[in-house]
Amino acid sequence: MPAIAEPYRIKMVEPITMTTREQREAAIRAAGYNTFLLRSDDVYIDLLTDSGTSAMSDRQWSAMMMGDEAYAGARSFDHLVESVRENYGFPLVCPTHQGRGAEHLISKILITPGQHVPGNMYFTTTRVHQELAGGTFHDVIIDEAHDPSSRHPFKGNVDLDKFQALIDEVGADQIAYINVAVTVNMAGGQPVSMANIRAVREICDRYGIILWSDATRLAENAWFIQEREDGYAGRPVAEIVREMLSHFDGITMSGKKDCLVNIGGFLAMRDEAILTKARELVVVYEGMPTYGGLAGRDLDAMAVGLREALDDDYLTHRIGQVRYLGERLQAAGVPIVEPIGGHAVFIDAAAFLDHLSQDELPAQTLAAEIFLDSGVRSMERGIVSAGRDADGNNRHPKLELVRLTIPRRVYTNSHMDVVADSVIRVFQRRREIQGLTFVYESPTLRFFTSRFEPLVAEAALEEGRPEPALAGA
Ligand code: P61
Repeated sequence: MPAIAEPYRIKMVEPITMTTREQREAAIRAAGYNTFLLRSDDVYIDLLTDSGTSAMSDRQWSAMMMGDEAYAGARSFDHLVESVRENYGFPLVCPTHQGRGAEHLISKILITPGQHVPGNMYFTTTRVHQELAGGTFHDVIIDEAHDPSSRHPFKGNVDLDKFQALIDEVGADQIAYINVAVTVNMAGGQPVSMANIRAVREICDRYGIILWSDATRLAENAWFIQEREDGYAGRPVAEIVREMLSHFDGITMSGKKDCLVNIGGFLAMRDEAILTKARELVVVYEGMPTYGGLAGRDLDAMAVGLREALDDDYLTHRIGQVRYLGERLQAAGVPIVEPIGGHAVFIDAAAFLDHLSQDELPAQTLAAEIFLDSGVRSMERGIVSAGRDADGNNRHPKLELVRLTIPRRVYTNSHMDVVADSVIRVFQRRREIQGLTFVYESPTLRFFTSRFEPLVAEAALEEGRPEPALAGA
């Protein structure tokens, strides 16, 4: 395989901080062992998220200078609408401040309290907005998605039998819509095939069910279709994206991922009636329908970024970089979710720390340990992220993962080497690592702001012994 270099060169640099082990110990303690609560200045390589962390291009920055900051009717809005029409094929657009703003609006518009919303695995903010609107989420993803070692090429696919069974159980009129995410974040950035999208469309047509997409990482999904699905080799990603989206009634978009911007999102659709409702709500929650909580310059940056993200060379490098990191970890025997996904490498924390029970929070623990080792920041995606069910019981998801998320156009493969070396070091001393427990649990989306402490320290304090050094310190 020939080496794939960055299809861009670096015009501006941002210095990052290198820290000592002592500084990192102080930082993670102050953050309550929650990587979301670390200060960015204490982080060396930040793989918390690919959301809003992209480097923008010179073209995007130029477009920002041309932003129209009029309160109403700004031409920046027209630029976004033109770009969405041209690249995604949807005629109608309602901007929002970010993806969850769009999720909030669409959940309120399409869900009547008591209705059901199937989807291909939950996403935290998506499900919360569906529940706040009175809906009940149902996971209809294929079983392979819940198995970190399954090498199914389209692990994001909807299980058509599960979808049909839900229709039979509750009745099509009680299904508000089906939400198909491309790619599936919580499953490991796994794609959905074109054949699966078509098959879901057929069921929706048969029963008159609205087919929506969380299109947040649609370019990466299309790249996987190009790589893996019969009939798509050699077809440009931009074309595949248009075909994918032609099957959906509308999308929610977090522009912070595949529109290559630091902030922004939108709803796009074909139905005027949905747009009218979105405009009624957007003025209450976000801003005028032509800016949706964003500055004019943000709309312009998004209009340019969504086109750039469909470039085949950019995507080949981007997903190649994620793969580079994943393959280095695999070579060292570190258990990761396979196949390696589009935006991140997901470590199987349950297998990595198989001496810990899920209630000892293996993924939260591992994320803290990786930070302690090298200053690399990652994210828990397991029991803490899954939260509690309606009865207040902890959900126990099958996947207990740590996400090493690669920002777009930001780091080089040398950074990936530093990350891989660090994870491998932690893997080699994994048996010394003890779990964590909650000291403060926030009620909603608890992973963002909860605080933790090491179980060892807690046990020692209970026994009246002095607190021992942190595992591995
Ligand atoms: C992320 F820890 N993702 O992956 P907004 N749909 C999908 C997303 O990935 C997504 C949103 C909708 C983030 C940020 C984040 O539990 C968390 O623009 C598939 O972030 O509002 C966001 O888009 C929402 C991190 C969100 C989290 C929720 O890092």
